[in-house]
Amino acid sequence: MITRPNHHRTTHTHAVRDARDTSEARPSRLHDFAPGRDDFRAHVVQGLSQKRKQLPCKFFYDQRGSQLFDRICELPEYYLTRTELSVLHERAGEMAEALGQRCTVVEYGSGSSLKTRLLLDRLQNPAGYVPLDISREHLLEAAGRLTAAYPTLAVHPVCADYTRSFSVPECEGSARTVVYFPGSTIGNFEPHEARAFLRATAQRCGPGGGLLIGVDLKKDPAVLHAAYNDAAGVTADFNLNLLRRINRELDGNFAEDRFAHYAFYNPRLGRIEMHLVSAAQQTARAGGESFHFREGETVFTESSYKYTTPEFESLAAAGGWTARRTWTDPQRLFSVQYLTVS
Ligand code: AVI
Repeated sequence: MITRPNHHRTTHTHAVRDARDTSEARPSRLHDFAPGRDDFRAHVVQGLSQKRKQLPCKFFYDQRGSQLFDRICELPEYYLTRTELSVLHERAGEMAEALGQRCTVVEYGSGSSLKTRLLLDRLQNPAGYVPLDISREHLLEAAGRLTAAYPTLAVHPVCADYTRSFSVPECEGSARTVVYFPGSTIGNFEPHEARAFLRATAQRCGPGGGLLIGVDLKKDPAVLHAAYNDAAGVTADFNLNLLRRINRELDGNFAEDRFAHYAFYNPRLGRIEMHLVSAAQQTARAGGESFHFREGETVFTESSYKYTTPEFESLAAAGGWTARRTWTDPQRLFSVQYLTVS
């Protein structure tokens, strides 16, 4: 899963400077490891050529997909975001204490960095904040806003896919590196990928390093089912947007109305599965290739694993981490866990 680095570009970012033009904040530099369009084509062609068709969920997040995901986070059925936020509101002080003085916080998939502010407000004398995201525009805007809001904080944005190889810029006077990985995105990894990812993260943080991670918990399957089958159909739109992206970026001709969103909880595997089901026998083109679909055949687009706290602790142990603290909401829907490198 961890591959060779892409060409590393370091640029002074006008977007960052423009976004803070009324502030005294220091210039930020973008560390750019973003993958190119060929990567998308290769994954689509490979994924749709398999017997069990699948597409990696990381490709949901083009501009439209990111907007749809922001809407998902506001849905009444999607308890994850607001519950994690409530845990942060209540416990950010304790989390900051666990992370300790002079830490460098590296946030994977930082997006708009909204949750981070709750943490940054409480951190004791942080050495730096490294937001890391695959969407360059989102990243630069957020870094600009943070630099303006926290003028004394060293903010070093990194544009990268965190499942690949990249390097983290050094922050002066840093006592330890702590990766912040909220949102239960770890649930979107297959367990073997999660172990490899945790191992690579432990290596990147080094001895003394920490991981503050949001993990969605196992619960009533009806609650889980509703979260991925919202009444307003936003999750369906989010899933189908992958076909729109393929059409736009890979000169595809998928008929969106001939595929349906299908999501269900698989209790044996402890995961939500999201699929796109072909409503008819059909052939579609993308990236210069043709793909045949039987009626009822599915494209597996996402797994979202749910864990009990002990299950996650043993997964983390296999990835080189020791569980230190767990914070949850009163209904035990969602957890934020702090782990240190074993
Ligand atoms: C980003 N990730 C944690 C979301 C999840 O719940 O697995 C993605 C998502 N898929 C459908 N709704 C939200």
